Parts: sequence; structure tokens; C-alpha cells
Amino acid sequence: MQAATTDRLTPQTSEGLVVGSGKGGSWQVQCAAGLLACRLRGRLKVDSALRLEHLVVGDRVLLRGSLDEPECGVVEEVLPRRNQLARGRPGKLPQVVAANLDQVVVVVSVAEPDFWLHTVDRFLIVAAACDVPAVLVLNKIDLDTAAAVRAQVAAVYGPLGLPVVTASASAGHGLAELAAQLAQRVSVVIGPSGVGKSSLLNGISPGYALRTGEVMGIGKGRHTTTDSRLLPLAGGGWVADTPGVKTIALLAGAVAARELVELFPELDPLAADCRFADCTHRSEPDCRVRAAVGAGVAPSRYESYLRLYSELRGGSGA
Ligand SMILES: Nc1nc2c(ncn2[C@@H]2O[C@H](COP(=O)(O)OP(=O)(O)OP(=O)(O)O)[C@@H](O)[C@H]2O)c(=O)[nH]1
Ligand SMILES: [Mg+2]
Ligand SMILES: [Zn+2]
Repeated sequence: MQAATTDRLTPQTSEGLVVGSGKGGSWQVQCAAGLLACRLRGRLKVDSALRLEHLVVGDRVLLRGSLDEPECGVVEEVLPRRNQLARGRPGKLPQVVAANLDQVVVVVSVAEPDFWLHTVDRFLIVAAACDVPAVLVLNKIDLDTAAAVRAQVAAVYGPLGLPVVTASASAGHGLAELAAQLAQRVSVVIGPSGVGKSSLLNGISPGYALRTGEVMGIGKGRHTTTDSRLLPLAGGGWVADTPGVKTIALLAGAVAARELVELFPELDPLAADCRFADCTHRSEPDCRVRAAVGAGVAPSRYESYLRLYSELRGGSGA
């Protein structure tokens, strides 16, 4: 077998967690020995080219250390992913954001930008499609609309058992609760731009020094995608911030319109009792899903189903 490089590597492999990705083919990997800058073994790039776009944060890898440079390593193997968070981007290729997540933290704000139930559903459904549990954070509860929005959220998501944390990054409210929700887990924070994702993480750990308050203009943010990092949490665990998106699209191809109902936990059991086995729950007679709207099923959730259904059918991104 041909050696890929002339590197002198440690004989034993160790397992590591990819915590920083991207630049120039170098990844930051946390392993027992500390933080190592790693590159992929040449052969691995070829072997895995078809299965793996590239490493992402959260990937677990086997690596060997360099005997010459103690802070460098070579990734020998990428362990199978338990899950991966991927998002569709209107007009662009889908993006894998992170792998092996314990949860997705969906952040929205009660105002600035305006609160929409449908926005919450879009992010929740993306998490569900990736098979990752979600937590909802309702930020900016210092603003006037807080009471009304909290009541809406409680009415719609309370019955679904969705964990909800109410917070105000600027008033320092809810940060301990959010930290407890993140502790010991690997999480990614997603949500619309400007809702306070970075502010909340800075509130938990000022040392992160994440940039906040940036308004993303057209074309901006294009370069941020490669710059993803898992930040260490004080009590153990990791969290990644992500740049906000204007809207989030389900991956065309990853979810078939017919399977969409399975991602709505309150609709799925009803669908089994519709008159037609291939009921799409839009206009068919004796549809149990439609019959339950307003009587156990929140109208906003059903509307979200209809919107996402027609997007998946139409192949439109946004
Ligand atoms: N009133 C109020 N403003 C907040 C709160 N949290 C954040 N902000 C403000 O909201 C703006 C956006 O905050 P960011 O933390 O940058 O929001 P983000 O979600 O990280 O935005 P992107 O990185 O663009 O996705 C900033 O001006 C913050 O100061 C809050 O709890 N209350
Ligand atoms: Mg941010
Ligand atoms: Zn039906």
C-alpha cells in the first residue's frame, strides 16, 4: 500500500469530534489530547467522495496524531453519521449544517422581526425531517407583543409537548434555562435572521464573542457558511450558532409530499383513519385530519401543512 504522505503519524488512532470546519481543507478536531488541526487523509477524500460532501461540525472521526507537529492530525476515517441537519436554500444547493445532533434549537422572536406561527413550523419541520428533536426559544420577551405571542405559542405548541424556553437576551432572562437545555448535548441553533440567536449564546457565555446585530444585505452571508463552529459549553456539551436565513425550505427530494404528514406528530395518527389510504388531507371526503382542524388540531398547523405540501408538490423552494 502506498503511503499517502511522508508524515510520521502516531501508531494508535484516537476518536475525535469535528468542532470547526472548512478553511483550506483543515478541520478543528477535539480529542482526548486536546484541539488538533486536522486534514483528511488523501485516500479518504477519494474513497468517500461520493458519500460525503465534506466533513461538518459534529462529525466523529478516527485520527492519528503527527509525531512531528503535536497539534496536527490526520483524519483516517469518518464514523457513520447518526443524523445530519440539512437545509434547502432557495435557488442554491442544499447545505449540510452539522451532524450527530442531540437537538436543534429553533429561535424566534416575539417581534423585530415579526412573529409568525408558520415560521416556527417551517423550522420545526426541517428538524423533524432530519430526525432531530427540537426545542423552541421565544426571544425578545422584553418587547410589547410578548404576552400575546406567548399565549399563541402556549396554545399551539403546549399540547404537542414541545419544550419552549422564553428568553430575553437583552434583559438576561431565560438564559439559565437555555443553558440547562443545552448542557451535555450537541445542539445547533437555527432561526430567522435578527431574532437574537448570537445574542442568546453570548448571554450564556460572553467568551464566545459572537458578532450580533448585523443586518444581512443581499448577497451577504454567502461566505459565512463554511465558517461553522461548535462552541464548548461550560457544563459540557457543544453548541453551534448559524447565520440566519430569510426562510428555510424543506429539502426537495428528502421529504415526499405524501410523507409530510408524518412530520406533524398530531396529524400523523389521524391520517391513518382517513377514508382514502392515499388521502392528501386537502379536499378529500371523510378526511380525519381536516375534520380535526379547530377541534384538537390548531388551524395554523394545518395551514402550515398545506403550504409545505404545495411547495413540495410544486418543487418551489420558498
Ligand atoms: N429587544 C431585544 N433585542 C434583542 C434581544 N436579543 C437580541 N436583540 C437584538 O436583535 C438584533 C439581532 O440580534 P442577533 O443576536 O445578531 O440576531 P441573530 O439571530 O444572531 O441574527 P443573524 O446572525 O443575522 O441570524 C441585535 O440588534 C440585538 O441587539 C432581546 O432579547 N430583546
Ligand atoms: Mg447571529
Ligand atoms: Zn386525510
